[in-house]
Amino acid sequence: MPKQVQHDGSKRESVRTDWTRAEIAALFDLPFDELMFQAQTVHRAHHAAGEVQLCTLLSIKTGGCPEDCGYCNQSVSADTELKATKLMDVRAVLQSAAQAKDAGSQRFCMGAAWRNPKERDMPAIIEMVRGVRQMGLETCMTLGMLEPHQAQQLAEAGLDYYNHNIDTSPEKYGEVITTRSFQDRLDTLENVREAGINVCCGGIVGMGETRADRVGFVHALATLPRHPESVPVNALVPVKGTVLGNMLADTPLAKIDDIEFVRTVAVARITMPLSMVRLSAGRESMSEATQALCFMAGANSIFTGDKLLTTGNAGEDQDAALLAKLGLRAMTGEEPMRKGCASC
Ligand code: SAM
Ligand code: DTB
Ligand code: SF4
Repeated sequence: MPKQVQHDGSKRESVRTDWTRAEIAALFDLPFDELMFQAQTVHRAHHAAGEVQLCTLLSIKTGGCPEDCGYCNQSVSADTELKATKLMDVRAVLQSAAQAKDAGSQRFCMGAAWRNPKERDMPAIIEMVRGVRQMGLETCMTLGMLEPHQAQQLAEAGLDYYNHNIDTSPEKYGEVITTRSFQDRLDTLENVREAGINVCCGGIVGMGETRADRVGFVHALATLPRHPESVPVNALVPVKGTVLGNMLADTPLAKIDDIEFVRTVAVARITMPLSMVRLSAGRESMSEATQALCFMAGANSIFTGDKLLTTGNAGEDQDAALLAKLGLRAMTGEEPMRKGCASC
């Protein structure tokens, strides 16, 4: 089975970015077996069947964030015990990256709880990108909003991916975050694209949003001028002391239905056929059966290791056991979607 050929200009031209909300809603409405069949068919046309990409996360600067994202325990608005830290030392970051590589990870994602990086932080950030890349790992960073010149600096350092999520539908967004707008997110994504860095952009399911919001969320991603190369689909990790964590504790029925989560993954797969769809936060509280359905629905990437940024994750041993049980293989070698390709 050929691998995804994202640097094939002709294939990219055949990818639709003109999806309507009605079409996306109709996909969500399909009988589950039909939806899964379509998602698996699209998946196999563009990706190697049975391969899952392993990514590792590291929080390089934790807590004390001035943004008010209602799901996040790193916000100063959250009433949590999380201890804020300074930016990590470059050497310690490189040590963590080396461990991730030894554990079989392909991509190392570094996250900072910032509204945006300050100029004084850039030299250390650049050293981290260079060092991690030298180890043969793909690099990803998520540092908040970026100005065009900062995106350019990161591109010059060799950053492969930048993660910046739209999080939810444009309509729901203002209920979750008030300190920056949906348009601010799109502006940073454009700056990242302009600099030639691959885009990692997705969001969270299970924040009390409606089906129409999930339609709007996928629609916003699938109608970007170019689809994100990676689409993380997070299930809300409800952390006590955050607005949404508290809400879920008070109304447990608000928890997203597993089948609806799988549907969201499948619709993302069908509408963004070339993208890597990442089953992201929230796996720890998902059954193996739900995760298996997500893989069948076209998810082909996970965060591995026992920690996400600040919350728990399944752990490498558990992941290896699950992949073995399902007969899935960890992706090895270079993912073909790298920047610097003349035709894309
Ligand atoms: N500060 C940066 C930013 O917001 O872009 C980067 C880090 S932020 C933690 C990255 C993403 O993680 C968020 O956009 C959100 O989608 C996801 N996330 C954060 N907290 C989460 C939670 N409790 N449950 C699920 N996803 C979460
Ligand atoms: C993404 O969409 N999910 C990751 C990554 N991008 C940076 C982060 C998940 C964070 C979950 C909560 C935590 O561990 O702090
Ligand atoms: Fe800050 Fe990012 Fe958390 Fe929002 S999601 S509060 S921007 S760390």
